[in-house]
Amino acid sequence: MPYPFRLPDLGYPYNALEPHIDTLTMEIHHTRHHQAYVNNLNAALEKHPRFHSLGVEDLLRTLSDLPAEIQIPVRNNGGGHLNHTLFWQWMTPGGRHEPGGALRDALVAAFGSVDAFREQFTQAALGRFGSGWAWLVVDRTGALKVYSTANQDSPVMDGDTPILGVDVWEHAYYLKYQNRRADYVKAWWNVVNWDVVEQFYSRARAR
Ligand code: MN3
Repeated sequence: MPYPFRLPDLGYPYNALEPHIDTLTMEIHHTRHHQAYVNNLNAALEKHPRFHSLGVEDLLRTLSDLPAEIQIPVRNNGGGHLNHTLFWQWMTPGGRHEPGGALRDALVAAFGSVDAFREQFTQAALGRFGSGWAWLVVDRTGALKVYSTANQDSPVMDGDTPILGVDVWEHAYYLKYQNRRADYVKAWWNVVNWDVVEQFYSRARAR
């Protein structure tokens, strides 16, 4: 969806992910943090109609083609908009606790086991100093990789396709978990929407 960008619906109520992710955090995260990225992205592009037909992924893939003065605002706020739009979809109340299908096989092939994948992803989330994200991506060759990015940088900036990510900015957990990022990430695994992650994996492989 191109300019003007809009805040997407979550697809579930703010209290749906309790007790793992609390209601107030979800509401503030969606209506204030994500809305601010949307507003700031639209403001950055307002005077640049040449780029109004581009979706947010295309903007991020071709950042260096943008006018110099909007590259950083689009990187931060476009990244914020895309990352959060995906993040809401990757969570669900009462999700399955294990991936299945082709994704499960690919995780075992790439990491040795689903538990080993989960451990590596968790370490990426906990090892990110300051604000950022941990990711499971499909790279250009179709391989699965785990890494983290700083701030709102998106894997699409490097040509990778994110299929699962966790927000480790303090705003994602501070109200309930304060400084205990490890407790937040451990709880977050309970709400991962593996059905959707499997769909993202199939789509990424079909490219
Ligand atoms: Mn966030």
